[in-house]
Amino acid sequence: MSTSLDFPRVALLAGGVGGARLAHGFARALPDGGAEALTVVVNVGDDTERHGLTVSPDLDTVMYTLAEVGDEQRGWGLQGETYATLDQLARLGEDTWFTLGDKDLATHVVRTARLRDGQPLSAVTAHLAAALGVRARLLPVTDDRVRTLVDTPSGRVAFQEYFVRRRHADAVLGLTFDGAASARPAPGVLEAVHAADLVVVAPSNPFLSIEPLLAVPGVRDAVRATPARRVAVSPIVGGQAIKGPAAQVLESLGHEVSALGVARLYAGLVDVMCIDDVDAHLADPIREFGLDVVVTATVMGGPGGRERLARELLRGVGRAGA
Ligand code: FO1
Repeated sequence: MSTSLDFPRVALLAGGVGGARLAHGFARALPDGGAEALTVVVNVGDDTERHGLTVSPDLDTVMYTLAEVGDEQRGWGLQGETYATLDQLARLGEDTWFTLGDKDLATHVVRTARLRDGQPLSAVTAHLAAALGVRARLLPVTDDRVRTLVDTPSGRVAFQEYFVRRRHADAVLGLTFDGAASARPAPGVLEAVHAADLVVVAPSNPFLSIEPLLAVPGVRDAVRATPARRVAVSPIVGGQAIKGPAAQVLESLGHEVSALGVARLYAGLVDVMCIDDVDAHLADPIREFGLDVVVTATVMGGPGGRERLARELLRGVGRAGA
């Protein structure tokens, strides 16, 4: 890695919980919480409107995790939440299947007010993240409206309808990233990918989290063209998803549910595949796709495990091609 700085610049492409945990690892591994070195580019296809408010679940999951105020058990939302507002909304006849805590609601109130005032989502996100003490740069992949729609056997539903209301139980027959084709990357996204020494595809859901991000015109090409080393971390470990419906979605869409299946998806986009120790036997088949392979413990657990994985990627990816 060559850089004018004395530390590598990292651009991390992230969805929700898996992306947030790895972002936290890099923030701990890089100087000053990643203030100069870390840009996290986040999926907005999961964004939704609830009770008149704009909710950006993946941005908030990354933001809360980086600020160390997130609910570690669930992976999303805030620590020490209360639900008085949601209870009252239910009393007033609102549908409350999407759980919004009292403190979390403040984030959505501020976001919605600022968006209505005409600020772009990237500026609102920068404000919220700074207010919570996040040092790394947090960017929505686009300031434009992109919404993931999921085709299920009972029809097309909005993402959170599929994910939360129906508990991601449906087979996923297809995905539409509504608005993506005419969306523009948010300011700084392409620059961060181009200027990075290391581009990392987080262990997020390849179809639900990473595809909608790459579907914004210019982003996939930027990852393809960057001079950076590029690594993807497999969200599938031992044939199972670390969290969420990645295994079912891969299967539904006809892909092999393994780190090899994930590597097949990312071949041509990244140089290196990072897989878990339990999948070490897949390293040689993955190399046949022309990818280098880093084998390590990828299930991050707490902050120490996240930092260890981030350090491993900073060290190991530089070496993998050597
Ligand atoms: N996930 C759930 O499983 N149930 C919820 O009620 C829920 C509410 C919620 C509220 C705010 C927020 O930022 C995230 C929330 N999530 C919830 C998580 C979120 O829907 C998913 O984790 C992501 O969209 C998938 O990456």
